[in-house]
Amino acid sequence: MGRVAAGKTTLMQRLKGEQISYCKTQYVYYTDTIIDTPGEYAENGELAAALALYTYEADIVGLLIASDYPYNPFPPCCTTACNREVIGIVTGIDKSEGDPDRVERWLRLAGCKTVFRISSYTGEGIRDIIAYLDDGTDEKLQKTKGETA
Ligand SMILES: Nc1nc2c(ncn2[C@@H]2O[C@H](COP(=O)(O)OP(=O)(O)OP(=O)(O)O)[C@@H](O)[C@H]2O)c(=O)[nH]1
Ligand SMILES: [Mg+2]
Repeated sequence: MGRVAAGKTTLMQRLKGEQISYCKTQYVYYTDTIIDTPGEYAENGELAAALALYTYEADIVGLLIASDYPYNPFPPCCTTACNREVIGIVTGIDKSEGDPDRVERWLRLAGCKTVFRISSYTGEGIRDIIAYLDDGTDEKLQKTKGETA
């Protein structure tokens, strides 16, 4: 989960080995192993309450912020609203104008003890996050891991 254009869908495409193509998420989208949510759910107070409920459908929750995002979108310690493991993901680290250190600090402030830095474009960091998520049940993830340096 994360705000509009945080890079959620693009990361899912990368993890699944799909072609990267912009596709605005219109509704909560379930695949076999990943749930993708529209950024509006994290931006609108009423819908944000629904996000808390969707976390119960997951084993691990990912909070995403793009490396060039201008301010912290998540309140301090907001991960306590969720009784699942919550990891942070700094996306778009290929962007020259980004500040991944600052975004990582925001994610840690939100309560994420584990933070990954990734680029869905270059593939940097993708192998690490798959190694963390992979429980052997998603063949697409394992295939991507094998192909990613
Ligand atoms: N440079 C760069 N751009 C990225 C990366 N990941 C995503 N983007 C771009 O960021 C924009 C938004 O990406 P999405 O994956 O659609 O973002 P989202 O979080 O799913 O957004 P919503 O569906 O609106 O909530 C697109 O134009 C992507 O191409 C990345 O790793 N690097
Ligand atoms: Mg999306």
